[in-house]
Amino acid sequence: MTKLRQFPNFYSPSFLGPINCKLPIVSLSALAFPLSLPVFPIMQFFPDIQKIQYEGPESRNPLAFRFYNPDEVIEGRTMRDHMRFSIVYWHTMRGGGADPFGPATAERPWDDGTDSIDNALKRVEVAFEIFEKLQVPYYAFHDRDVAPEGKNIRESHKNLQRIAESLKAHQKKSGVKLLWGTANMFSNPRFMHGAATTCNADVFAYAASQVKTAMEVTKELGGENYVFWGGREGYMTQLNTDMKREIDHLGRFLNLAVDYAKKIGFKGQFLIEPKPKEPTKHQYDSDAAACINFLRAYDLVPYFKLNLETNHATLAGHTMMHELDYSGMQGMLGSIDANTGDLLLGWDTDQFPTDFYLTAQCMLIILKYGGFTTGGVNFDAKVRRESFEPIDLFHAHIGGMDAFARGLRIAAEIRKEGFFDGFVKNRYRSWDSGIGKEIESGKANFDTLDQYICEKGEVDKNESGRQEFLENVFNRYL
Ligand code: XUL
Ligand code: CO
Repeated sequence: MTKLRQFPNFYSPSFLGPINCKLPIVSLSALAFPLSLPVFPIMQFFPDIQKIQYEGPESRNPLAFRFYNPDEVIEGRTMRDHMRFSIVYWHTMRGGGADPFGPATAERPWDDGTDSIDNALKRVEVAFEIFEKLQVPYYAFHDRDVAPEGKNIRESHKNLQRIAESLKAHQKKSGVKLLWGTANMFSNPRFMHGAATTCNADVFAYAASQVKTAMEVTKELGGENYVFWGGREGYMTQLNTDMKREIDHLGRFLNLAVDYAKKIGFKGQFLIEPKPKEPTKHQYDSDAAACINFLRAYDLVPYFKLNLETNHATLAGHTMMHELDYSGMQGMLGSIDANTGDLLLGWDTDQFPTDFYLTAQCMLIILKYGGFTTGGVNFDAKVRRESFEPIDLFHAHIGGMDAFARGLRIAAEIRKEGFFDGFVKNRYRSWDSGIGKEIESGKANFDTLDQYICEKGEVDKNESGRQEFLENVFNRYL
């Protein structure tokens, strides 16, 4: 099942009407809008929803933030700058809730369900109203979810450039910025064997052309990053696969992308997004360690960081905190796709994060490495199939933003008190002097170590790791 192209093809006017799904009305601001711009007149698609405001933890208003207070300063930085929240176009604007057992359910009255340019332009209007009303400063897209695929590749490039003009006009007007762009090289059947790792060299060329245009558009829109998620870069059976050749080709592809970025002066950060299995059995970019190993082997480390996604970490058999820390310690923590899986469902459910324990731990590690620079908290998350009304998009994002804002507050409190840092420092104190220091500084060798421990006869007594005690302390902050 693809994430894209799942918009209801059974769209019917009978969806128009229920509360929160009203037909768009023209707002007063339309009068101020120059008629010549290549966008629809300004409409309000959510006339009943005002800009979401911070009302504090006691608020019972479901359309208010209880923890996300954009201008509040924490650890010397506003919450807005810490979080750098971002909405993804593919789920929020294109996800309809289709699953392997049934079609899309989402009611999206503004969308006529076609792949026309006009419909794509209308979605841009709606998207920016959502971004602005949620006070989200960034968004992210795949080429094929903002613009329709054309009859041929040149027409597809043109379609993307055409929609990008409208995106640019809306960015300028709203101040919303592009966190990252990317190319969808996994939905179309031509990518059935992969894109860069395909057995069909023409497909590699097609993918290169697609990334070239997507990167140009990302640059034009001031995108702060460019992401590679290798949707079908992996394999299902070794019986038909030359793994060495495929991984070499992936290395070649990303090096060509780096060359092209240099050529056109694209200064955004390149990010690679680890994910194991789904869709292929063996994804080459399965987790942070595999990605970093790959990047190092193909001389790509200086140009790439990682975009880590919670549900992908879970599928890889890791916690998100592990993936963040592993990348951070190598200077490769770039950005996050914020979502969560479901303990009882073993696939990429892409749910909105609501668990403070999880968000607090994520923020603790993000702050440990100095916070985001070009990255941000990107909600690669979708509403449930049963949450089919447009207003559910607001509840979902408000919940995710508040969960991360609360996580930031908890993490800052933990850091202020410094208890865990102190505990960990003390736990490793044997490395700060004596034999530990000699090992770390490179003075010790097997002869000196042998002499040291033989003279001593036995190791110093081990101390408890105190896991349960530490977990209790952590819970005090929640
Ligand atoms: C797939 C996924 C992608 C990437 C961008 O699971 O997370 O949407 O974030 O291609
Ligand atoms: Co993602």
